[in-house]
Amino acid sequence: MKDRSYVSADAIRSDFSAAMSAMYRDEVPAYGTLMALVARVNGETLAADPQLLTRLEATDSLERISEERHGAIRLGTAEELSMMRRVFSVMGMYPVGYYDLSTAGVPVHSTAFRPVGDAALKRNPFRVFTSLLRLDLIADEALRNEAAEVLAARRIFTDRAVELVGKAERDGGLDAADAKAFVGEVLETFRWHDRAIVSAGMYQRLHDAHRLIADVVSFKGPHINHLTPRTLDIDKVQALMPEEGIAPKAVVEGPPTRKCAILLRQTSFKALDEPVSFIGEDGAWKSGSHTARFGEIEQRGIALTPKGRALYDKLLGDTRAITRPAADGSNAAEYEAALARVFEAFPDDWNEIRKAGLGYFAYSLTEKGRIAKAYGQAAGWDIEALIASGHVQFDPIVYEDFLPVSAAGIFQSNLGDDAAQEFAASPNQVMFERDLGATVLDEFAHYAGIEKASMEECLGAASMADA
Ligand code: OOG
Ligand code: NI
Repeated sequence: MKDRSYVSADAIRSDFSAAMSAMYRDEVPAYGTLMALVARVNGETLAADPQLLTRLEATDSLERISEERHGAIRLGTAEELSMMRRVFSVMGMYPVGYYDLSTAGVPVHSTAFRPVGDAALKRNPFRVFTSLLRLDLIADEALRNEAAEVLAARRIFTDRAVELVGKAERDGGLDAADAKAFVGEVLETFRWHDRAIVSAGMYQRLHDAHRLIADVVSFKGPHINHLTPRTLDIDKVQALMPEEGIAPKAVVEGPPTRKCAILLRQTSFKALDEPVSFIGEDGAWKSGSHTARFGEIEQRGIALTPKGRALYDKLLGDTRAITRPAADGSNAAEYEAALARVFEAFPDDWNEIRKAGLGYFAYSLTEKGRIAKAYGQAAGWDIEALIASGHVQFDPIVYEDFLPVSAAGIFQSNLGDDAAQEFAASPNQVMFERDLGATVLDEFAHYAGIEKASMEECLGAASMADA
């Protein structure tokens, strides 16, 4: 009785991502232009590839193809992070993965809050890449203390949002009216504020320490800094962006174009210079500008095993030892060529990828397998034999997470290309999880679990028929 009146977490997440999309298109018109371009290219890609259309019809909801897959925010304190975890939990989004960005010159560490499980991802896959500023990596102690003081004084959630989170936790859900209020209240946290909470002088000092520190500390809240729809042809959208008057980053991050897509490819348009005002000494506002917000697109492929990931990381490293993509795009073609050449060492055939143990697959019975099951045949075989005999088929499991080197590339191109700095590598997952107030889900264990369950279902079905 009680349960029936609650709105599902999946429905709240869907409403929330739609509200975010509308707000962001309104705040950043270039993002609306990108969305329109993505929808057009997705339409053209589907029209030109009937097979892709059939495949997607079976697994996805076509009218949602061009919708947002993720966004990103940057938080300032442990309290903000742990409260954000509780907010996302109401929407069925849980912390998956730990990303140390310090190695890449960005003083944050991060997780992705995302739906977990097939049904939830299908209903709405919206994720938020969430970073926590690491003031411990800032050398200047006086500035560090000043920044900490500013952050400690701000309140990024409305009272009503906090109240509704408490209510959802106590009651195990929210009814329709509360869910609607929740979405509206939580949206406030992600909104852009063009009035800084610091003076121009302090902004400059923060900015000199690292542009990201200025972005996190200077404002009332963690404005959503980008949203990311899914594209079916990332190379085409990248190439068409300039025609639409938007400037893409120099290169697409991640693996090269391949027949069998692996992991995640992503690119963005460069963050815009936006007018903001700072608190003046005399109480008057002083105008200036800030660069933070951009738009991104993504295309996903198969989730790789630790072995596959190690090979991916090695090949990416090898490529970058040959050419590093320059921020101005001057060697983009050269980088792409090197990337494609080096990645020839990564098998580009699903069965080869599977046999080499490089990727995760979901196994299922074929029509023949289902008939055999009904007649009690094919029992006691192993999975390879069942594949060879055509009883079992396999499909790649899609990678639903992020890549630290790519994320750093996205950060970098949007912070300004002079923002890279040397920090000693200092992953600190223990500190991050303490601040979060929870452990993060290990993404490899998660994909391995999906694969194992699917295999057992096939084998179990086969042996059940034996009994
Ligand atoms: C987040 C960058 C990471 C991605 O897609 O890898 C990210 C940020 O700039 O705050 O969103
Ligand atoms: Ni992103």
